[in-house]
Amino acid sequence: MDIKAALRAQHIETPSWAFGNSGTRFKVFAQRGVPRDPYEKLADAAQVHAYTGIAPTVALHIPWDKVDDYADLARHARELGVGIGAINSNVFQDDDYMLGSVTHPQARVRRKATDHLLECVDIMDATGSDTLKLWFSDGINYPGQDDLRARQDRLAESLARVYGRLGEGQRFLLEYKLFEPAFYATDVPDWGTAYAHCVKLGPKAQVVVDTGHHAPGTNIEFIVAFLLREGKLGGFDFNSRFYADDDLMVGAADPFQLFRIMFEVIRGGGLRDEVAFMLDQCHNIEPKIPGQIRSVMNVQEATAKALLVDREALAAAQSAGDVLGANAVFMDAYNTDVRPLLAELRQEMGLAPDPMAAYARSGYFEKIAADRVGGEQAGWGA
Ligand code: LRH
Ligand code: MN
Repeated sequence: MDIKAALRAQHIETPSWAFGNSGTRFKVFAQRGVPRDPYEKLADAAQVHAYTGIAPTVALHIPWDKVDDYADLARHARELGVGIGAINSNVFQDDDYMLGSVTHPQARVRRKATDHLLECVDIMDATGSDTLKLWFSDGINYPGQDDLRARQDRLAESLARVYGRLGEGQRFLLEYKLFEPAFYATDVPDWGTAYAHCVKLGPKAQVVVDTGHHAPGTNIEFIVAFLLREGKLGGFDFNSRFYADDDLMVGAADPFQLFRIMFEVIRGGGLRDEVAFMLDQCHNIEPKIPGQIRSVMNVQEATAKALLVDREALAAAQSAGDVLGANAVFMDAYNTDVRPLLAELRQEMGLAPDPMAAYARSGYFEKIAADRVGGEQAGWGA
């Protein structure tokens, strides 16, 4: 395996919303220089690609990134040297969706929700994106509040309507989440539910694994291995957490877990374009562009370490039942300092060896902090 070739071909997708203000229900802290519109978000995302060389696409979130001319936004992205990645729908911020969106008891509300999802497919057509990412906050807070099975019927019907609209080369990724904002039952709570719906729908429907959406103690790399084996792993929403859906920088809370996940990706043949490696994070208190650069580097480091696993030695130890031997092969790779290798690779790619230092030296932040005065800073609009 030509490790450098694999690393050079790596493709991490940044989320437009990571460049806007974000926070918790307690406080959303505003930061200087935050973008006021999707054009400025793309400019910031292009900085991440400029210094890492492996973040060439940006995911959009609708309506947070609503513009009059999506083709023009895609042109702007190209001028900046990036492309439009996954289109994220949003049926979780409208008063009509209090009791659900695609699973709501009333057909009128379900129609409104699926109409938005179809509008997102139109935006895929206009921007050249081939991926629609679907996350539903749908769920209930109290036992008896609604019929769990009927909600699954409604979900299946709504997903089928969207599936039917997908064009050639287009797909949707169904995201699951254990809880929040629903606190008793979520309609797509786990990988099994997402997988079952996607299998029923067909090859254009796959599962996205958000690393912050599992019960504590969940073996996420097992889910990754399983979905890859089934050809149903569509991608990742990378972030990390100590407790719940904290949306912290990927690899920050548990770099060993990220390494184990990337090992299963490589072992399962998933280090290829069909699997979308997206970041889904919120930089509530840290500077946003450096936060994204650090996150891309964390995925790159975990990938480099996972590529260094001596697969032959591992297979030999595994088949010999050499428990400690096999674990040692695995840990040797994890304990390898790959930073010199990555610094060398960046220089071979014509980049500065240390992206964080290079970005800090660029003066880009000082420029946007001075230029972006007035107007409304972007955020979740929640
Ligand atoms: C839900 C989620 C989903 C996005 C949102 C920004 O928690 O992970 O992927 O739409 O965050
Ligand atoms: Mn997510």
